[in-house]
Order: sequence, then structure tokens, then C-alpha cells
Amino acid sequence: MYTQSFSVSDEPGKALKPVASTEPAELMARFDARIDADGRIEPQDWMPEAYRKTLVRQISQHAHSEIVGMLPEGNWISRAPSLKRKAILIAKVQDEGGHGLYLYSAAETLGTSRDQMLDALHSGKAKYSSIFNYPTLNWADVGVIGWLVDGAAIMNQVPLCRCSYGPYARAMVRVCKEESFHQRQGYEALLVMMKGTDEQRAMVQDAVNRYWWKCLAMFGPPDADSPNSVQGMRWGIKRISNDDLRQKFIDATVPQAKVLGVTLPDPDLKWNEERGHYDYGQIDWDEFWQTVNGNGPCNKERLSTRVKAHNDGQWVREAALAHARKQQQRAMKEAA
Ligand code: BYC
Repeated sequence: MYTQSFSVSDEPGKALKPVASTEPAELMARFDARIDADGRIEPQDWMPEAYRKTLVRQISQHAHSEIVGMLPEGNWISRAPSLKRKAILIAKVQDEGGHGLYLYSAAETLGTSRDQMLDALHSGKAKYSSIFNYPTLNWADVGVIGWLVDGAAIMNQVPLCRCSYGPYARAMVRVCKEESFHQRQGYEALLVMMKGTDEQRAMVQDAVNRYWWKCLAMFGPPDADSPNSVQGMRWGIKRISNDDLRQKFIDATVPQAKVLGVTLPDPDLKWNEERGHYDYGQIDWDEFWQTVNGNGPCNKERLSTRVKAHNDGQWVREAALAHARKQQQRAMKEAA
């Protein structure tokens, strides 16, 4: 349903100028040349500190989004309406945990430890996607998360498969394949509900009404208010701007909503022949920033659940480390 083609905007980063740098000129020139040639940067390569920092910021935020994203859906595992839906949901939540692990590993190649990243998340310093700070009120929310939230995530993540940093790009290839399954299972679950009772159809419409605008905000602030975009695009980390991705998502989703039989809650949503895109209404950016800055409806609950899960898992990490130490000692004894 979502294209896996690595399409990019017509002139990605063309008009953007590199920022001034105090890094060694020769190394910097070599790095810039590789970026300009659309080459990959690998962990052992020299890179400017600002590039490293930007990647750690983006990849760790992305990893945090994956593991916090497990929470709203995880709440529904015990209440899934059938064995089939329960099995699918367990697999999906487990996949999100796996995505977090690939991404933390990719960020660790840049010299930041997983403990440091998790500390930043648990102390409230690090960001994660705004979308996971809204409640999941009924079973249709789980379908809508698959269709719209995973749908938006794929739209954002397919271009990241061509990110200039090798480990991030490679992790994203696998993540996108799995997200594609997530999106389809959500859409299929909603199709089934829409063929059900009036009450089920009303639940789907209600979930769409609550999630639509929040999903559009997932792509980040408008390009003009996005402080990281210019440099991110110049470095080939971001390939398509926040607004262009948002537009691509809307254009892809409107026909899907028609097939499903739901109304997207935007009176200004209308095909614009001249632009070749759908026009859409105003996103509530004040509400978005409130949520990003810790004051959304579920921020506190999500963070405390995450911290509790981490603390409850301490004995597992300690046992794994003790086992690894024992294996190592045994191997050393055998080698002696
Ligand atoms: N929520 O200059 P900008 C998923 C922050 S899906 C919270 O445009 P950038 C999943 C931004 O970090 C979601 N914060 O930034 C799906 C920046 O703050 P800092 C995860 C947001 O980096 C289903 C500030 O606003 N996907 O995982 O150029 C199930 C200014 O923004 C948001 C990714 O993370 C937001 N929605 O662009 C389970 C994809 N939007 O850092 C899991 C990778 C913006 O300067 N990330 N901010 O303090 C990206 O592509 C980019 O980082 C973004 C933002 C498009 C999100």
C-alpha cells in the first residue's frame, strides 16, 4: 500500500549551503565530498562532531519512540477481541522492541552508550514521538495506530533507508519492511470493523477523528520552523522535508480513507488540481509543542511506565551480564 521506492524531492538539499565549521579543513573537505557524491559514512570514518551529535540525537529519539510506542498498544494485548488479533498484536509490539534495539545499536556505533541514551529518556531530557502521548481508548485505536501511525512512520522512514550514515540506513531497511506489515494489519483490522455493526463503525470513525491531526504533526514542525532541517538535509540524513513528507502522507491516505468508508476530520481537505496535491487545514502547533514539552495527556504515565519496566528488568540485565562473565571465564580457562 505504501511505496517502498526511495523517491526524493526534486532537488534534495540543492539550495542549502554548508554551515561554517571549525573542523580540520582537509578532513572536512573529504567528508563534504563524500556527502556530495551521495556516499555513505561508516563508524570508523572521520566525521564532524556536529554530524555525530545530530545523528545521536535523531537515532536515539527514534529508538525511544519505538520502545515508548510499545506502551499504548501493549495495553490492549490482554483485551484483544480474538486469539488471531492477540497473536498479531503481540508480534507487532515485539517488533517495535526489536526496532528499538537495532536503533540503539546504530546509535552506539557513534560512541554513546545505551545506558546514556536510556538515562536521557528516563530523566525526561530526551524526546520521543509526540504521537505516543495520547490515550488508546478503544480497540479501533489499535487499528488506527497501525493504519495511520505506522503509515506516517513508513512515509518518514523509507527515505531514511538512504540516510548518509550506514548503520542507520541499514537498520531502517529492516524496520520499514516490518512497519509495512504493521500498517497493513491495522488497515485490515479496520476493514473488518467497518463491515461489522454500526457501533463498530462509529468506534473506527471516533478513533480516526482523534488520531488524524496528531498523525500529521508526527512529521515535525513546518519547514520554516524546523531548526534542524537545513543541516540534516545538507548532510543527507533527512532526504525529504517535514512538509513534503506530510503532504505525501495526506495524498496517499485520502484514497485509503475512501475505501475504508471513514471521513477524515478536516473540512479544508480538498484536491487542488493546480498543485496536484490535497490542500489541508491548520495543524494545532501549540498543542503539539505542549505535548513535545512533556504536557500532553499521557506523557507522565508513559514515562513512569517505561521507568518501572526498566527497573523491573534490572535483574534480567544483571543475570545476563553474570552469565556472560561466567562464559568468558570458562573460555579463558580452556584457552590457558
Ligand atoms: N515528536 O527541526 P525539527 C515510530 C522535535 S514513529 C516529538 O524538524 P528534525 C513508531 C525534534 O526532535 C516516530 N518531537 O527536527 C511508529 C526537534 O527537537 P530537538 C519515530 C518532535 O530532527 C509506530 C524539534 O522538534 N520516528 O517510531 O530535523 C509504532 C524541531 O524539529 C517531533 C522517527 O523518529 C515529534 N513528532 O525532524 C512504534 C523518525 N517532530 O531534537 C513506533 C526519525 C519534531 O532539536 N526522525 N520534533 O530537541 C526524524 O525523521 C526527525 O527527527 C523528525 C524531526 C522528522 C521527527
